[in-house]
Amino acid sequence: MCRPEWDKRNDMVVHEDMPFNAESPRAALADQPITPIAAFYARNHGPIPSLDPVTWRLHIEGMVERPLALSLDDLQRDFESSEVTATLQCAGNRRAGLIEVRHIPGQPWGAGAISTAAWRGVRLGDVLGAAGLSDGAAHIAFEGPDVAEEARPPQAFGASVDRCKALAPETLLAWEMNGVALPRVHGGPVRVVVPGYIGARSVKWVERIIAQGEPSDNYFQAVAYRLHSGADPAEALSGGGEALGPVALSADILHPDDGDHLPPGPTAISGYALAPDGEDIDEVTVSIDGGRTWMVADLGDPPSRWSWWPWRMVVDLPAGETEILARARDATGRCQPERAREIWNPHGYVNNSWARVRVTAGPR
Ligand SMILES: Nc1nc2c(c(=O)[nH]1)N[C@H]1C(S)=C(S)[C@@H](COP(=O)(O)O)O[C@H]1N2
Ligand SMILES: [Mo]
Repeated sequence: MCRPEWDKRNDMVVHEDMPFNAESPRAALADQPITPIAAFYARNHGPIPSLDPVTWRLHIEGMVERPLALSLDDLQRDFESSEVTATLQCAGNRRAGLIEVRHIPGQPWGAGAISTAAWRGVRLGDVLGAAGLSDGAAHIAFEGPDVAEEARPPQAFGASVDRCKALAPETLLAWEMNGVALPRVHGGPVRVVVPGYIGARSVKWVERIIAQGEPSDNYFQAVAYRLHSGADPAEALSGGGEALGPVALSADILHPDDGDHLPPGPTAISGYALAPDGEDIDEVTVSIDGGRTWMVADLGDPPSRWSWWPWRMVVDLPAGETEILARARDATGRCQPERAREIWNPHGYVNNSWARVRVTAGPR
């Protein structure tokens, strides 16, 4: 099916048309550090607004000395522009693997709710500086205009990050993606980009930024996008748990794809690894014998500190069915959990268990 309205590839896996939710096929993400916009996943909790970049205003409010209302022109003229290449990963990426363990309501995202782009805009910290951030403003909240019916009660999408991340130089108010004006589906005219954090904190179509003493009470900060150690779905709907911030250490195989048929023999395998909040990846290891033996993959340079790290290696694929496993370790010594069942949680977030792709080698 063609998606001309959002300029996406025909082979995107569309979970929902309204609101528009689509993930990238593995092949579209493989072997390129920057994801073309046509292949970049889209995650929306409400209808995609159509904002006029000329009349759009960004309000900076709350615990600031000088509340501001800025136009796109103001942002582009009065602040130094800055570009950061960053990977966005939805906290629901690979939820399908958690659903296999036990049912979870919500979209069954596979491996493709992750993509990388070059974002250009201004540093959020510079704009907060111009407004005169008060000492007590420990959290910076963001609000978009898109009303999510799934929220209780229905409300516009919002989120917050703590002061430290808001003021960090990588955190942007972006109006450009891969060198072109930020497309509407990705938050144009202006979105927040919080590199190294779950995608939900990068609020699209941002209209209000509020400096405050506490985290946002928006549904998507206070109830959803929280990690629960307990498995009780009722508890998960009433808040509790811990708000997700930095992405978890993860790795996946992007080539070959799950279910591929390949000739036996030497086979190139490639994928990515991603560490929390700009941490370095130390090593990626791959197994084709169920985890008995592991081979060290060739780790490439990430396009930036805030991006996924590409890795590749050649394995000798035996005839028949093989499960390829991959896992990463980061520079702080973190490792990934082996199985999805160890980390099942009622909202279905952060499936960072070892990557698993099943392929068949030999004649069909
Ligand atoms: N205003 C608004 N911002 C939003 C969302 C949303 O629904 N509304 N979805 C969030 C989530 S959950 C993710 S993962 C990212 C996805 O960004 P993308 O659609 O550009 O890939 O946007 C975030 N920002
Ligand atoms: Mo997300």
